[in-house]
Amino acid sequence: MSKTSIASVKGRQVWDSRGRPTVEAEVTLKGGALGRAIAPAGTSIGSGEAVDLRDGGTAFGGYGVALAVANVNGEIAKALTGLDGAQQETVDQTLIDLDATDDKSRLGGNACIAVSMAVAHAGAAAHKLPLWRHLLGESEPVLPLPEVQIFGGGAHAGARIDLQDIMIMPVGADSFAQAMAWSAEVYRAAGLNMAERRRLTGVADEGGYWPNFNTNEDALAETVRAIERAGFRPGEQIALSLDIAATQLQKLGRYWLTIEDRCFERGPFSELLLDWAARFPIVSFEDPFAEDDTQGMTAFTEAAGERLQIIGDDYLVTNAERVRAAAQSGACNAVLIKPNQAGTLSETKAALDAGKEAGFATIVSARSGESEDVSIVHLAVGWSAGQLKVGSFARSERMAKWNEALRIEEQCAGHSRFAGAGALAGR
Ligand code: 2PG
Ligand code: MG
Repeated sequence: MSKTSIASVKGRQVWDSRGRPTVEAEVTLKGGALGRAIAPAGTSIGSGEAVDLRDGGTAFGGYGVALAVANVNGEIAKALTGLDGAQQETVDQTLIDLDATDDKSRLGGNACIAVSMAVAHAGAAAHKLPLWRHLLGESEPVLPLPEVQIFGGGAHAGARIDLQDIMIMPVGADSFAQAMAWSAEVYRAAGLNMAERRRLTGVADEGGYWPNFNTNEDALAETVRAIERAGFRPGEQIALSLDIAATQLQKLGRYWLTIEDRCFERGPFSELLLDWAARFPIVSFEDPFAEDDTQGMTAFTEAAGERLQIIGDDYLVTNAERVRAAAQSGACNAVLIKPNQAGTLSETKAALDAGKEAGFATIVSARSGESEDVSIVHLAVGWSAGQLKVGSFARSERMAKWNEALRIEEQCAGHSRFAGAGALAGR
């Protein structure tokens, strides 16, 4: 047995940022290297995602992960022990074959992704390298352009507004550190504006302010006001980015803005979004149409893909096949990359590679349910994704990730590049 062969795999139940149970995996290699990772969890979940195994019943609202943890400590540990932990693809294929379903529902997507990421960390530790460097090799590190949520909404804020993520992108920043400093100023300004108007009522799931507005457009206007109050030029220095999460808005083939009591056919909904893009400095739309609305996605990308980034999240579910199909049909020009949608890191990387091959922009993303785990930051740099979405500028499960990227930029000591606006599709 070599030093990198897997000596043990251990699972345990820990808690995520919503106070729900989740799976942590620890992988130890023969030479002593240890890797650890925690599975995240979504709320606005695409139907094509890997499925988390939950215990059901009454305890923890049915969100228990005892079965998934037992799978890690039982079947998975047995199958992986003795494999070479430096061979990520072999390990991941073993997980895929062992699960033997299309959606990881037998072993649990949560069990699989925690183990897969822990193996990657162990492999990096065996080489005494940070994961990002282990994945990147000798190439120049590129720090990602961040998407930072200012207001949460949709499924992350009790549908208080319809739009799910109202985010800023510091497109004019020169470095990741500067992008963070600018984001901090805008986040603070947004809070002051809300407080002054007696609208401040706490934060949503990802740390963005709770959206205390009468219309969706108010949230856009309020974000621009925050950018201005912080002293930045909207659009030029700091732009807007929206996750419409339109699958959540679709009922009976129409798109509903429930707080405004308005509903739209596909065409008028597209016109509404384009009108917002004309009146607000928006550079990126995620899931502007529902996961099954290829016609909507394709028509929107045809109309605006030359000037706007159009991201598939629920529409692509980090699936290489779907990314290739979207490239064929022209349904988007960017792909969101969430490891737990795929269930293993190798499948995640395949989706990212398919995106790059298609000329898509790639955005590594957290979930609305997160933890102190910072693996996705290492993936974003290690795979040169160009963009990173982790939520807002509050709550430590978010700040842990931004802070990790700051450390990576510092470790590179001037030998890295900031992706900046060049990372966006549609430019
Ligand atoms: C999304 C994510 C993050 P969730 O839709 O992009 O904002 O949400 O993890 O709930 O799917
Ligand atoms: Mg999304």
